[in-house]
Amino acid sequence: MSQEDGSLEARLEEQDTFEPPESFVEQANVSDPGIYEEFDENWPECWERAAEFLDWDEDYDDVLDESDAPSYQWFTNGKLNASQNCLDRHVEDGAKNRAAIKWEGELGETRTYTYGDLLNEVNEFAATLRDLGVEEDDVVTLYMPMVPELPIAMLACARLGAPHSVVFAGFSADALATRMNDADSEYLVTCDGYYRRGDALDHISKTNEGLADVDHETTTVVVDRLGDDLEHSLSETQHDYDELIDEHAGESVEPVARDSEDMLFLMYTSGTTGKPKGVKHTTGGYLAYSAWTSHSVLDLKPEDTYWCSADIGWITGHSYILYGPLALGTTTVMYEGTPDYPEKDRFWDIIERNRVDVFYTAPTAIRAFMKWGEQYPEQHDLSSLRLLGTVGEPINPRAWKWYYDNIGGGECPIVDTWWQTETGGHMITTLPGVCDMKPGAAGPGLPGIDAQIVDEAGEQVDAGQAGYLTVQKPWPGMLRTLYRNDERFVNEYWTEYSDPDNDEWVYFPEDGAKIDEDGYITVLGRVDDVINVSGHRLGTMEIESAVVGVEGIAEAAVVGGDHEVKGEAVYVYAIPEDGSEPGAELEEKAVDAILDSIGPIAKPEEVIFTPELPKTRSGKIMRRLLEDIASGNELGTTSTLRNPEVVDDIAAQVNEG
Ligand code: 6R9
Repeated sequence: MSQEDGSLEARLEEQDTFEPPESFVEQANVSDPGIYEEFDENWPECWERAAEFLDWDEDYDDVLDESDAPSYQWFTNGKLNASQNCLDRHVEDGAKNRAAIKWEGELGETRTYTYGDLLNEVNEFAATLRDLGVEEDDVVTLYMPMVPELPIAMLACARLGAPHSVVFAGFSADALATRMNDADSEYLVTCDGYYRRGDALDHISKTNEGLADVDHETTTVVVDRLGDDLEHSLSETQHDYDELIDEHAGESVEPVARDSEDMLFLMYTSGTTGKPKGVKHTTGGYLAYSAWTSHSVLDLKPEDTYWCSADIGWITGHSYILYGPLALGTTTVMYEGTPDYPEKDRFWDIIERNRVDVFYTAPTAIRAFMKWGEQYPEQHDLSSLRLLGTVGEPINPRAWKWYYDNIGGGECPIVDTWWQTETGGHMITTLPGVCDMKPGAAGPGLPGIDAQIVDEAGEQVDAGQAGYLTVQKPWPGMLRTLYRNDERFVNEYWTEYSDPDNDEWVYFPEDGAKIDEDGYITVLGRVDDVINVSGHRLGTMEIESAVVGVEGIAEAAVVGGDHEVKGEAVYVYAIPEDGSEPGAELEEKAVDAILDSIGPIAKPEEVIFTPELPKTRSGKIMRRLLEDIASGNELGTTSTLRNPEVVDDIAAQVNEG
């Protein structure tokens, strides 16, 4: 390390506010600080700014209809098609030969789809789906890894007005079946397999296992990713993607004009109870919001090459690999694999070769890069970068500064973006061309986003105090309901701080947070039973119900404990049934049950057997205590427990392990 670098590092360590570089501000899409006031004074009409990013087949009447709150409607009676907005209009505007998707396969293959290519293949696949029987409003499930056919299938669905429901490829067969059953989804697009660290993974067997538990007839299309690396046969209701595309070569499908409020997609996510929630996003509001935030927060321009390293199986990939960037006509990079294959410099190699302008990733990845060391980014020319972003979990100042220094070279602003599956797009973050940055704090609410930190009674807390994050006004990208469960939608998000009698509705995202004198919000983490493992949102109740289903286990509690790289990790505390032996065999059964019901992302760090769980006098499991044990924290008072003696036993076991 040169002396200069050393002093930069020392300076960074001390510094807690960073100004965006002048060179960035000069070219930023949004650089006028007046934008906050402008949105406030002109609310809700300010949101026309978002709608202007789209082509509307028919103009909308009102920006917002609040008459049925909290079922808000945005851009009422407007008509548009998302695939037309992401493809056709750019091709018509002369961007036919601009790269839309640059795909990087794990084995080193690359594929580039221009806007023209992508439009053709989306048309051909839309024609295919139509001929297989897909009609407007049919939910099509996409159980696919990071292959180009996934965004193609999403846009083909959007073209037909058939909502997609993408199920993360790492989820188990059970998780697939649950989601297909919940949505009555009769169509599935899947893949034979994919590569992980050079090995071919079988995905079709898992698919078939899931399909066996789907309680209605299904039609499946299978993408061949592995070629001869996996021999498998298709049943009568399963079709080969390439064959169908060949049969439909050159065909096109007129994009269906959808109502603004028509569903664009469903995305299942974890909540407090064991059952995943089907978050419904709409065509007008969601697309306008993802385009607007891609413009204002990610600063994307049509000539940019942009890379978001998330998986499309999560909301981040939906909004910020696909819909937002393509709505703006940007080139979006998509990577199939892991950051350390074949070497730990894979990401920096992708950035260098593609001359990536804007890079968006998760704190868990940054913590892994830090651990591996700066020699990996140092091997590459990262000077094409202009802006960096993070998403998914809080970023600690040390990781922020490492990212700023080693990846951004001290010259790229960082946007730390807080948002959720439910919010559709960014909510709390700095505007990179306007705001100073404070490592560790996401920033203020975006223009038009009324984020407030309140106490239990719903009163705003003072600067520096911790409280609950709330959003006090609706926004276009918001979820509209939980699929076929309006009641749960109101219960989950709109009860704690709302006042229905006075028609006052406050959105509660279930996160804790604090705010400073400048209005910068630091998000502290979930206050419900959801944990965040490597930026993946997991419901502890879902994991618990898998464990208690194991023969030989009587009761279980699942909590998140601090983890250096993953942020949080899964800890399982389990009580064996009388006569059942706690040990390696029972542990394996518990782990297998979790893998079967959710997938490898929920694999526990440790399974701790105990004859009892710490309980309050009223019989509630003291989860906080179990979290502290898992995290190695100082344990608070145990005097409110019915059985304080179990705590030391459990703690001793965890410390041994
Ligand atoms: C986009 C996404 C949402 C939960 C959210 C919060 C956590 C996301 C964050 C963050 C602190 C950030 N979260 N971004 N916490 N700072 N910048 O991640 O959606 O998978 O639904 O998770 O993630 O706890 O409530 P989702």
